[in-house]
Parts: sequence; C-alpha cells; structure tokens
Amino acid sequence: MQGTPVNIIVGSHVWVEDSEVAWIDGEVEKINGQEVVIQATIGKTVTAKLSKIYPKDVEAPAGGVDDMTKLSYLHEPGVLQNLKIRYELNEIYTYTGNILIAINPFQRLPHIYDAHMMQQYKGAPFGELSPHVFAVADVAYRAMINEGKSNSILVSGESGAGKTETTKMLMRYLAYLGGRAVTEGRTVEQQVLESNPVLEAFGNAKTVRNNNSSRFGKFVEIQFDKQGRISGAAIRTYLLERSRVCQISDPERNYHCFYLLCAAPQEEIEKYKLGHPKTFHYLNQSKCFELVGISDAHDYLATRRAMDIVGISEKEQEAIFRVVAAILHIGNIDFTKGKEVDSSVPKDDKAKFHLKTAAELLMCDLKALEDALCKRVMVTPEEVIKRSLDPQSAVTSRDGLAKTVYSRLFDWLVNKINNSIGQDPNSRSLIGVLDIYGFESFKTNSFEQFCINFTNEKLQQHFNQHVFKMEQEEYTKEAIDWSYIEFVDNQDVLDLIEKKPGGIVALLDEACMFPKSTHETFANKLYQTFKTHKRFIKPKLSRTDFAVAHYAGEVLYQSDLFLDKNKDYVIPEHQDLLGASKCPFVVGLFPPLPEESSKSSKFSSIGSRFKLQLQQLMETLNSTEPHYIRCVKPNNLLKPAIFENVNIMQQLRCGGVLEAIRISCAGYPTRKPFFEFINRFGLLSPAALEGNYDEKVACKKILDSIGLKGYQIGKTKVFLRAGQMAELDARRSEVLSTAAKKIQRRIRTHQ
Ligand code: AD9
Ligand code: MG
Repeated sequence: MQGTPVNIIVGSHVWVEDSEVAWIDGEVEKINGQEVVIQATIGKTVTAKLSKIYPKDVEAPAGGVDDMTKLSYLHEPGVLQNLKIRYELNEIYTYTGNILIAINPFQRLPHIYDAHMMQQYKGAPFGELSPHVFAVADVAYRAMINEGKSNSILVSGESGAGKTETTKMLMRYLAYLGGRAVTEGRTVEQQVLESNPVLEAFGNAKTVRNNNSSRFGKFVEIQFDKQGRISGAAIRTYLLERSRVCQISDPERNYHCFYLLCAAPQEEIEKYKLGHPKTFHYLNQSKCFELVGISDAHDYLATRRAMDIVGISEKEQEAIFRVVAAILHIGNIDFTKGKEVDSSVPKDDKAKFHLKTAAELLMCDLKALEDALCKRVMVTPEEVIKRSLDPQSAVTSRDGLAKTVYSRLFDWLVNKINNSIGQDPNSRSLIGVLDIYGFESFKTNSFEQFCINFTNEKLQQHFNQHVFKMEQEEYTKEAIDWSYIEFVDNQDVLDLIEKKPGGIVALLDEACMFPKSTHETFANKLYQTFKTHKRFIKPKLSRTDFAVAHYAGEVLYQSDLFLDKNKDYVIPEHQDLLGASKCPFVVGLFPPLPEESSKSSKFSSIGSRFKLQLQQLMETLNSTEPHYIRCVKPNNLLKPAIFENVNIMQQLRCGGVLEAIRISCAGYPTRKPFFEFINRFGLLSPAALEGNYDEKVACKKILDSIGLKGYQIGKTKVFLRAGQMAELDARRSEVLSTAAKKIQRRIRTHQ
C-alpha cells in the first residue's frame, strides 16, 4: 500500500482507521509531532498516529472509478470507498487492473446479463465498456483464438459470495460465443450448461451462509475447435462434503435432491415409499425443509429435464432416484441391543420396514443388508469370524454405507456427464473455469477446512506469482530497472502442509496407517515435528488443537476427526453387499476392487488424493493464461444494499486483492504511453514541446520541470510511483485554473 503521507497538514482531508467501520474520514485539526487530531465527518474527534492516516481524494469522481488503478490514491480506504460508492449505484463490478471484483447484489439486477448485453461485450476491447464478467470471458476467448493458447478463469470468494452464479454467467457467455448457429438436437454447449442444474441438485445444499451452497469444488474445462466453437468439455470435481448426507444442523438442509424427490409426482412417491421430509432422520435433524421462493416439485421436474439433456437415460434416472430414496430409508434403520452381548438388531417394525424397503430399492438381499450393518467380518490367520456390532457401532456402519453410496453416486453423475458431453481429442485450446471454495475460518475448523485452506494457499501462490510475473514482464518489456522490496511468498506454509515426507498431510497418513494412533498421538507428533516452524502454532490451552498461520490469517484446527475423515475406506462388507446387487446401476457404483488391494485392504487417504488432484489442477492452470474474478459477499444477512466495511475489507485481504495492489504499488503502479502523457501534462512545461521534440525527452523535461523523483522512462511509456499521478494532476489543475482566470480577465478587459 501507499506509504505514510508526507504532505498532511492542518485542513487536509484524511482517512483514519476505525475498529467498527474500518475507515472513517475527516479533516485534520491539529498535528502534534507524530500525533494527529482529526474532526471526523460522523461527528467525533479522533486522535491517531501520523503513520496510521491516509490522504483522502476530495476530487475523486462522485460515481467512483471503474478500475482501482485509476484512483489517484491507491490505498485501503480509497479502495473500499470506491467499491462502496459503486455498489450503492448497483455497479457491482470493478476492475483492479485485470482482476475483476464482483460484489454480490443479492437481487436480480435488470438486464445486466441479457442477450443484448452479451452482444455488446462481444469483441469489445477490454476496459471500453463497464467492468463485467462477460468482458473477462471475452478477453479469455479472444486470447485463445488469437494466440491459440489455453486460458483459465479463476473465480474465488467465500461461501455465498457469488462464485457459482458468476461461473454460470461465464459459461453462458462462452456458450454464446462458441455456440453453433443451427441447433439440432442437443448441442455440446447446451449439455455443458445443463450440467449445472444436475450437479447443483446433488452437490448443493442450503447452509447458514448460502441457500444454494456448493458442497464441492469444480473445474470445468471447455474445449474449442479450430473455428472457436465448443467441441467438448470435461468437468472435474473436488471433495464433496460427505458428512452432510447423515448429519445436518438447524437451520441447514441436506443435499437438494432428497427434498426434490420427496416432492416428486405421487406415482414416484408411492414407488419409493416416500413421505414428507420430516419423516426421515437424515432430513429431520434440522427443522428447515423448504426454501423461500423455491419449489422442490418444480425443481424435481427441471432436474429430470436437465438430466435428459446431459444424456442420462430414463432408466438411469430411475435408478439414480431409487438410490437416493434408498439412502433416506437406510437413515431410518434404528438399532437396539440384540440377544447376544454387544450385538444389535433393527429396533422395531418401523426400522424393519425401512430395512426391507432399502434392500428392495438397492435390489440386494435383505439379510445380507442387515448383516452388513450389524456385523463385521474378522479375518484372523486361523479363521474368519463374524463379530456383532453394538447398536452405536451399527449406526456408524449404517451412516458409513449411506455416505459411501452417495459419494459414489455423485462421482457416477460427474463421470456420466463427462462421457456424454465427450472430450474433443483434436481440441486446439480450452478455457477452464474454476469455482472453488474460498478461505474458511470458523469457530471450529476440521479436516474439510484444512483441505479448503490448503487449496487456497495453492491458488494464492499461483495468483501472487502471476501478478508478480505480469508486472515483471511489463518492466522488462519496457527495459526499466526495478526491484521489489517485499514480496510475501507462502511457500513455507505449503511446505508445512504438503512436503513429502514430513508435512502435515504425510504425518496424517502415517497416523491413519498405525492402528494404535489417536488424534492425541497425531497432534503430539505435529507439536514435536513443527516445534520451530514459523507457520505452525501450538495453542497453550489445548492438547489436541493446532493452528496454521495462513496467508489470510491464523486458523485453529480441531484434530479430533482428522484421522477418521482422512480414511477413504469402503468397508468390505458394504462393497460385497452392493457389488452383488441385482441392479446393474448399483453394481456399477461398486466395481470389484483389483485383486491385491482387496486382500490387503490397502490404505487410501483422502488428504493425499486431494493433494494429488490439486497438483494436477495447478499443472493445468500453469499451462493456461489465467484471469481472476474475486467475488465478495457484502453482508452475512444475504440481503441487497448492505455494505459491511470490515467484513469486505477482510475478504479483499483473503482474496489477495490488497496484496495485488500492494505488489503493484511497490513498483510503478501508473503507466502512461508517451503520447498520452504529453497530451495531458504538456501544458506543465510548454518549453519541452517546442520545435521538433523527441517524445521521450519531452516527457522527461515535463517531469523534471516539477521536480518529481523516482519515476522511470521506458521504451514507450512513463512509469510513475504511487501517488505521483495525483501530484501531476494537482499541478495540472493549478495551471488550468490560472489560465482560466487569465482568459476571464482578458475577456473582461476586452468587453
Ligand atoms: V458457496 O461457496 O458455493 O456456498 P457461492 O457459489 O460463492 O457460494 P452463489 O453463487 O451460490 O455463491 O451465490 C449465492 C446467492 O447469491 C445466489 O443464490 C444468488 O441468490 C445470489 N447471487 C450471487 N450472484 C448474483 C448475481 N450476480 N446477481 C444476482 C446473485 N444474485
Ligand atoms: Mg457455489
């Protein structure tokens, strides 16, 4: 950010930090050495350190600027104020150079995404029209066509910030650019678009943060042919939240598909023996069953139509919803103690009914299903024995089955969509769109948050390197000297997490493989190993928590469930049961395991697999030209027109927007081509423009004439340090107003 103001005097308009609203503005009343007294516009008098206040641009345009780099004073309060002014005018998009900031309007703004708008943005030079997601997609598309290089658009932000909506707009616009004029039957682009409602029905749920929260990460790769038309697509998903299938808390909901199915036409309800969602344990742990403004019955039919379009057959759809219904019935199988010690049996007739229905729907043997839930096979060197499970363990086994079936179902859907859309092996280049969870720090943070924040560290590094590289390229191109002072690299956090051997992910795997490990031994191992690591913190008051100093702030993780959640393990009994189903669809969800892995029940870990997936994602991203969209959630009430300063500031920090500005400010944030510079500032030194002048020399003369220091002159542009543009502008308006006065005087004397 721009350094401490040097030219603050009594009467200066300034911004001063405030704990409640982040920044307040006011006028300097007194300066005592390093201390400044400010009369704030909200009425109070504040005393602050000189180093903590920033100049306010009183001449800033009333409607704000559409690109932060146009701000005369590029600092935090200036950035925030600019976003606020624009948001009040329903201008939800603002650039910071080529990063697009999108603030969720929480209301449908008229016409901003309609066909006419798409037409306007098609081929328009970047920056000519108001900032927009279409403009970003257009740049990516043009770059791909012109340079034959793949591009990617990375959309990030916290839950409810608008990533998924933004992603859908991007996809719609790309389909518009790369669609075929004549449509016969299903086109690839239609299938790509309709994959969204299908994935949302099975992968989204209402949470406290968002009524339609994506519980998985997604990277959609859209492939184009030589003519720039969409010729294929691939969807990759990351880490579906499995625990939600069995466990929800009020006022959240389970995955949408369960409620959609309960609102299906009567015929299906009867076939699947369904009822109101409140009759199912997996749904009634929360009192929220309906969403305001959403009809589950309507969405059920819409989902079926979308499934038709993406190429899921009628028969497959029947099987999919049969499995969804089976999961609801599984959840209602309660257990009670059996006759033998530590054994369990279905609790009552109701439990037996659901057990029977689940077996029917999954087309598996009733007794085998009961055994799979209530018993565990123990293989000892001497014999194979069936051990009974107590009711508590049977419930765990039941929930494990439900989670496994659901996550297999989700993976099946993704696979099916991919196969049906098809990949274009001759594709010339692609545009990837990433919609992935933003940084999370809650009261309690578990393995999911750990993985999510790991992802964000990876993306942050990519982002920093890119911003940094872009700057560097520009300077090199213009052959100017420069060196960066501070560039915060987060490689050390990444090492802490993913280094092999010895990173947290590796140590977790190790703990999972040791039968005797507990979360306590795991936490202890972490404490010992990272005793001196700068990014690792052992909290004083806990014996099992650990904290990581992430780029976006410190996060305290509870290690309790790390081991369980990291184990990617299908109980062999469950595998055998469903592998023997009479329904080919169900068998397809549980393909037989390769020989050797089934014998040794080889350990596979979610953490390591996720790490690998991330690595592949980064490789893909690194081979593309990236574009960034940072979504911001203006308030936690999910309501329009409420702009919470502190909250937004924190998001800009986490999204790296402030860091990007800082990187840019540490160098030469303002660049002007010679010609433009002379046009604007020539009047500051008319002598420089006499006769046959050289543009470069003239620029230098103008800058020297007002005594600016530290600027640089490149091959085609003038590079200015932060704040210098504001200084030049101030001189310019001085000269202009003196000239205007002179002219007026002359007019008056002539009258
Ligand atoms: V999460 O991490 O998946 O929980 P997202 O994806 O960031 O989250 P989402 O796109 O689902 O958020 O947006 C949340 C809600 O904000 C949407 O359901 C809309 O009601 C609302 N929204 C978001 N963007 C827009 C927009 N451009 N115009 C109107 C919007 N409403
Ligand atoms: Mg989402």
